[in-house]
Amino acid sequence: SKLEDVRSVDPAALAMLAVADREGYETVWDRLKQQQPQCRMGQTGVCCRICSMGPCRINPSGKKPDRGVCGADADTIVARNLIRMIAAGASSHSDHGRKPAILLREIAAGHNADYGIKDPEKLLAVAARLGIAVEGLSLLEVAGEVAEVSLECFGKQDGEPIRFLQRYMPARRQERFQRLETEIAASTGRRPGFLPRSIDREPVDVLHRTTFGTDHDPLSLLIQGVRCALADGWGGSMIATELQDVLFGTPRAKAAQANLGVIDADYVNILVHGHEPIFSEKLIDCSLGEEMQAVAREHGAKGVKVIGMCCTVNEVLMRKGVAVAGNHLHQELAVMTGAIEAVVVDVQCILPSMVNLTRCFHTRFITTSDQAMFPGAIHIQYDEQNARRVSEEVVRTAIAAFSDRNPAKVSIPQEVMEARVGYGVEELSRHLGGDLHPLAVALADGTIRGIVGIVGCNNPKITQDYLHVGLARELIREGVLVVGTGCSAIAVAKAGLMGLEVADQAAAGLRDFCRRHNLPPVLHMGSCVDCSRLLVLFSDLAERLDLDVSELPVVGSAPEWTTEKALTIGTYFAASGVPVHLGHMPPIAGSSTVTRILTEDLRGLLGGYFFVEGELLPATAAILAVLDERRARFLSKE
Ligand code: NFS
Repeated sequence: SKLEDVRSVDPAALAMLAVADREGYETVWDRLKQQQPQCRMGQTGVCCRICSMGPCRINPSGKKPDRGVCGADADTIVARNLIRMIAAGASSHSDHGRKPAILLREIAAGHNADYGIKDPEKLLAVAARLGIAVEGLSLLEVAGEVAEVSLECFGKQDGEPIRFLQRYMPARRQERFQRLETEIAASTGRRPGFLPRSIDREPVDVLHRTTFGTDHDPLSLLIQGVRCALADGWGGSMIATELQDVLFGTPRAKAAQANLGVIDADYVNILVHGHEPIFSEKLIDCSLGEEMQAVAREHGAKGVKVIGMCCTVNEVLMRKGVAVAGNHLHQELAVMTGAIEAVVVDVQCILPSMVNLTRCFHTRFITTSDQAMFPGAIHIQYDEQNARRVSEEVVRTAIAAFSDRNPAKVSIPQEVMEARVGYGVEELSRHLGGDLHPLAVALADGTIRGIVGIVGCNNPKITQDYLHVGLARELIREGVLVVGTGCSAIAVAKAGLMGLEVADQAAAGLRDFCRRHNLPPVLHMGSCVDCSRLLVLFSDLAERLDLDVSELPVVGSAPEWTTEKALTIGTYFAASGVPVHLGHMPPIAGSSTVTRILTEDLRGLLGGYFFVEGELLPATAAILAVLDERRARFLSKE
């Protein structure tokens, strides 16, 4: 079947899948097959489990039943389900952002000496942006102020938009939301709110209004979904990115390696996986310290090596150049190499199948967060107050596993690619001579046709990396600068499309621009919370060109999206004025109203909107059409 033959475009993945097939290791692709046919009600979003008069489902063909027991129709059910997904995604990113904020407060108060402020320059930049008067304050006092403003964004009750959004989102964008609120109020008599009041409040509002018998108007529900997504992009994720830069350093350009070939059979291999850098930063320092290296040598290894997956590795790749073993669909495959001593996870995107799979090997599966427990795992609770002790315990556990490794089971694919990574907005600006002006000029004069942020996950329903890599390759050929985050950026790095020499494959204008500024044409911008860097990038460029983001030739794409978080990112992009391409449909097709609002009406309301295209060349063409249309419009304005 199609699913079997085209599981991945990555030769390393195909090599490991051959091992899986031969040895009978079950993978995510096998389980997808077992789930066929998947429920059509679920796929189209018309299944409701909100109260116990149900579960209900609407007949998608338009026949009876066309309402749930309570009377809710497809529009209500689809909108409710969708914004609950958005709320879950926003909650994951924002709960992540809370942790560096609390840690910064602890450091400022002198309560944590294990961590510090690695990047005082960024701290001052964030403080300035937030409008904090720093004169006469010590660095720690500034840190305390920044932490307070951040934490206030989570929990305040005054109903005003959160400070991060007020200070980071361009003024004309904020005015557009306010205008829209007034217009809707005038025409309908109700007062919708687009701008988030607090990061913690908006997901609660979503859960409240979607509970039994509350909000049933699809537009009202979707507006709250937008508000919740904005609380993520301009709140939780923005805080995560900015404060992690303060704590661990703003990324600088560096060389790194990607794909399963980074696993070195001579070493104790620790695979970090998940999303949050607070623990992995410490774990890496501890692993690479002389003491642990010596212990590893005593156990017969050449030393300890830390590699990683998914967004945890994106964080430490950007800041420390830690090697990437792969993206989301590589996690099971990495274990099957038989050469991973420990998989050390924090939160999110970790397959529960990993527990059973690691049992087929000597691999220790170690959980570290009480928010992400897996029955059967070794749990070593991480806490910021005991960073060193916990790190050492984890590394020692991994080293102890080395002698249990079965050499007969070791098979590591050769594939490893060199990549240039570490391009946050600050580093990009540095390459451009201090600020983004040259990029704005290149966009305006057509040297660069547009900017596309390719982001998000892998999904076994789509050949792994096919769209990520294909889109990146096609788009640079067409003169489009690509910026990537998350598992998409890893896909592109694995495919060897993140080197400086890749500029040779780009259209002439983009190629010359990249050469002049010593940049690859596909820029790694970090983890998924770092999609906030794309908001900063687009906002800065729009302001330089005296445009709204909705007029800028930019597109976001999550071609292989999987998680709720990806939908939240798509929603805050769209709401921020960025058209969003998805490679497959979110569960909204059961409501023509919801589908119309998200793919058409939203465009008039906010400038951004969704479009869906699963084939590579039509998707490329659709993205280019959006860029060209926007370019034509803003050129005619001049
Ligand atoms: Ni993003 Fe990162 Fe990957 Fe998707 Fe998961 S790791 S937060 S959600 S699967 S890109």
